[in-house]
Amino acid sequence: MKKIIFAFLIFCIQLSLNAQSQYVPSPENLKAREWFQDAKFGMFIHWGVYSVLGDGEWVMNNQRIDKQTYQKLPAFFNPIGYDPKEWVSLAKAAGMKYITITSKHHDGFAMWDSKLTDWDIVDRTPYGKDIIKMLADECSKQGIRLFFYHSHLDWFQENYFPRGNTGQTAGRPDSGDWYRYLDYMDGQLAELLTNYGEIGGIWFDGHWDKKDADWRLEKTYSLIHSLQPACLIGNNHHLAPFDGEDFQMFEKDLPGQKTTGFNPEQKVGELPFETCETMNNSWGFNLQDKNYKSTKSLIQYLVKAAGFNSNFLLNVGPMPNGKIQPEFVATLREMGAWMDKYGETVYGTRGGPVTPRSWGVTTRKGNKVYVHLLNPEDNNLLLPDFGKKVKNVILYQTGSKLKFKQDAFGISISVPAENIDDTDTIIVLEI
Ligand code: FHN
Repeated sequence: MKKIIFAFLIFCIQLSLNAQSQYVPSPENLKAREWFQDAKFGMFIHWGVYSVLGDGEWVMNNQRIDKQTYQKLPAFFNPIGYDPKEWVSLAKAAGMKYITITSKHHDGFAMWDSKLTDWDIVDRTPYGKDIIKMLADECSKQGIRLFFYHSHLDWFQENYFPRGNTGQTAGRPDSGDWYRYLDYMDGQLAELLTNYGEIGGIWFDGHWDKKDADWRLEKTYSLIHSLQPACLIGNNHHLAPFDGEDFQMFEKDLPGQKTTGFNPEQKVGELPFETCETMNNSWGFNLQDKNYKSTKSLIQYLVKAAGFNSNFLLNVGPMPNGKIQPEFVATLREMGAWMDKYGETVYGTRGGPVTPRSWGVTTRKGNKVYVHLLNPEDNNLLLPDFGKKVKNVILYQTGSKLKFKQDAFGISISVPAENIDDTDTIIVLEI
């Protein structure tokens, strides 16, 4: 009998321990997730001392620059043209609702005034100002939410040891205290979540450098949620979401498409989605990269993302003088002009009842389904039945009614050739 009671006790303790490790998002957090999904479009900013070399944010690793030499860079980082008002206004003009900026990338350099290191913008650069604080103040003035991209991976800290797959040529000693590194990382996150107002989310990256390490994520995630319960946590580990995360991201890919090869096994979870993409082929400023994506292709990607029930985070890598390059500015303004006209069919929507197809995607909001014809195949569109009676079919661009037929096979709509829009022909189904 005693044995049975003991086994039962152990079972109860285990149950309660499991329950404790199960993250239960707070009501503020759930509200923030809704806001996030409604917002749909954000600006990603990769900016750091690496921009001085105009060769992307991986330059330290790719050019095998050791730590000693890399430390010369901050002296050249003097972005006198940096005007946070200009950046935030540009994001707004593009129709973006939030900004995700690199607080720290893999080179470990803090873009804010960290008290835990002097490897930061205030202590090491002639500029000497906390650009994150300046941006946070401006975002709150203009009503844009601010998120931080924060790298787990660190090529600078000696306690980032044992080292992972990258950063081998940074010239660090073969010793270090891993848990001190994690304490340092948590300490820096606490600074960011205490001194910069309300933070929309933390966007982790670099976990993949040491996939099997003890990252103590539960502790880090609990710290973030205890400081700011509404702060959304996402982690670009290219795996299925972990307990404690609030959204799932897909790098240069739409949820479930697996076109990039980062992780063919990546599972699509139940959390809100975000997909991120570059405007040329680089994240950090790259002087020679002229592979600019067209406005049309970026609008179509944004619309597709919405059809996949995902947000779109579009990257700019500002120049070392603090300016965003004119090619990006022009495209962003054009995207904004499009969103001014057609944003209703994207903002506040969720993925529509017809799954993405070769011709395009659908989004939905209230009693409306928006069909986005991105690559029309002919003038007659056949949608599979999705269990709702369609009352009217309207061409969004003109407001005119379109002929349609609904039967057991689905809904067939004729779209006159003259109404086809080169970027996106939007058809509204009133249900
Ligand atoms: O290594 C980074 C890279 O520099 C960039 O920040 C992107 C953005 O999604 N993520 C990493 C690669 O997965």
